[in-house]
Amino acid sequence: MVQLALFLGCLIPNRYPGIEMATRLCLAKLDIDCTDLPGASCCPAPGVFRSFDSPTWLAVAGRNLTLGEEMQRDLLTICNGCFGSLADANRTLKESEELRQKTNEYLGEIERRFKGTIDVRHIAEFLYSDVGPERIKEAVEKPLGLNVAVHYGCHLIKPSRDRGLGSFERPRFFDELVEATGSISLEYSDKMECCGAGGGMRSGLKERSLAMAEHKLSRIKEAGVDCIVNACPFCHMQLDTGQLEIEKAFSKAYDIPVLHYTQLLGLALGFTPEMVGIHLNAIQNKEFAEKLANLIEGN
Ligand code: 9S8
Ligand code: 9S8
Ligand code: COM
Repeated sequence: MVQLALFLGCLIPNRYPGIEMATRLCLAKLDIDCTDLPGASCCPAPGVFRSFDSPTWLAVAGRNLTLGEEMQRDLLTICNGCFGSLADANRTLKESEELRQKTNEYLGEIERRFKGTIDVRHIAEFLYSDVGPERIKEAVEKPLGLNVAVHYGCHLIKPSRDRGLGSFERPRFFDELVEATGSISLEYSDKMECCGAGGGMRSGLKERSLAMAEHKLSRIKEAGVDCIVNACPFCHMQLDTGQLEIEKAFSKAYDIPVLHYTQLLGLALGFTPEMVGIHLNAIQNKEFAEKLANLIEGN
């Protein structure tokens, strides 16, 4: 089994520490060899840095990659943005001698050098390809039986020719991971649509960004799910905290619980809602909390 170092990114430690708790519990329970990554910085966020200044993006991402290289461990990301940024920078620096040289000039100033010896993984594709839905099913202690709206988000699967994760219009691997927890992934309209947060939208064009999230939530509501499951803390924040903002801006209340996949998996592996940080999410839906409580009591 590959050796990994956990790349936390900015949002999870600062805004959703519950996702970090859930991730650590799941990795330990599944016996995955994953250490911390001391010294890591922002990946940096692809929609922001790469769009504005590519050399800076490559230098900062390159530095993070060298931390993994020193430890001889692949980086494990739990955020689509971190995955997109670091995987794309890693590939670019491996492929282009010119960009590698230029980036290594910058990195030389802090006595670092990109070598191109590691890979970057996202927890969803890692769990799917290296652990596999079957082994996850075997590890499940509490089959959840939840009706779930799966939200892939953009950077996990696009650009599809580089990701190599199959169809970007009708992908299945994330749905299969959700189903491995004993839940049901319900289809809904516009499933592959962006949550509206990425690419600086949430910071720069808040109202339009929320309108996109609202559209997505309205489609999810139609499907009648228990919760939304995502693989990205930025999508998580947009769909969770965003519901409170949407209520203020458009007077529409959704009250749909939002879970990162590691929180869903953590519940299925037998951890309590509190241990996986469900209580740290913005949306606290009573009915859902009761459902989870019943599940734990084994009903
Ligand atoms: S780091 Fe800084 S802003 Fe963030 S969470 Fe995910 S993308 Fe990478
Ligand atoms: S979707 Fe479109 S750009 Fe992104 S991955 Fe996470 S945030 Fe939500
Ligand atoms: C989205 C990251 S996950 S970014 O805003 O596009 O950089």
